[in-house]
Amino acid sequence: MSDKPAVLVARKVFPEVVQRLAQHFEVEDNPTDHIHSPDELRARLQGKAGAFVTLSERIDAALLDANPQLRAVCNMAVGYNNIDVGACSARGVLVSNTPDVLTETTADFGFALMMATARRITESERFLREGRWDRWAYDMFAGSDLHGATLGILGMGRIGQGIARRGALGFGMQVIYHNRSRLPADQEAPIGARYVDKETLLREADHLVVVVPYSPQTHHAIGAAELARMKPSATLTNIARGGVVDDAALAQALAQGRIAAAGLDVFEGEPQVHPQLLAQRNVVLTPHIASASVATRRAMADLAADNLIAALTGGVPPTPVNAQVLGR
Ligand code: 8YV
Repeated sequence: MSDKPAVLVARKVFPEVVQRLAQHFEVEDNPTDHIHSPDELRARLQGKAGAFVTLSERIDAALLDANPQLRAVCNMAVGYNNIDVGACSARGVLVSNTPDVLTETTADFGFALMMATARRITESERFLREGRWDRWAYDMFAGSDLHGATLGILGMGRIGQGIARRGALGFGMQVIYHNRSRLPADQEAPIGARYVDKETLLREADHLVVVVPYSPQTHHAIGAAELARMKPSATLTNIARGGVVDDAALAQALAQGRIAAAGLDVFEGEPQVHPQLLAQRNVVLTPHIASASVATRRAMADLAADNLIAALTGGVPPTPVNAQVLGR
């Protein structure tokens, strides 16, 4: 029997990363990329000291109680709403995430999704592919401009700031934002960002981008009441998490023309998508790919592996979520 600790790599990831983990651990990986049910995950984790997980694995108190030997849960994502961090901390289980390495890639995508939404790119492509394009028309797929418009950002963390920079410096947009805390003046100044209350953000934004982490406090932060306060010409882009936006309320607002269009990379109950969203023409839908450049996905996997290796071999994990459990 090997004296290496055992770990589970819950989803299929880069083989090179699995090989690196195998230098330190007995690795059970998942080359078929089967999505484990909660019961299967609990069983797979038996005897494992560590878990390399993604948003598709829920780590909760019941799973931890069934696996008291578990010492580290390393998420290949910056968001960690799939993990009950409080329950992990109470049991001395280290949790880590993958911040920073995905910031610029995710901001690029958020901006691309906002542009595709404002300029009706996927809607017009569908029209063309369906063979319906038979003439030029003055108002064909006329959308709204980004340049010079007001960019509203809900959640001014690293990714929110990346989108704000792109908007202000690349497209001459006026940036307004709302966040739990205001940025220091020296971070606001280079992009001319103006801190506003949520009401003002909703009322003034031409293009609103949602980038807050999901939590009980941000559940349905954009619902029917908030959508009703937005301009009828406005667009909404969600690259945060399903559940931050009330998808049913959004589908209704789009159907009634209460806002112009939406771009969504994340959904309540994904990979299921609300049928009324699927039925709307004025919504751009992508399957949770904001961080999906090859280089960034590799950097995320490497960082999750670095955390797992450090956590179980006496090192210092580079990006812990609950650093307080270290050294306990
Ligand atoms: C991940 C994400 O790819 O980092 C996040 O929070 O949403 C994505 O970048 C996804 O969550 C897989 O774990």
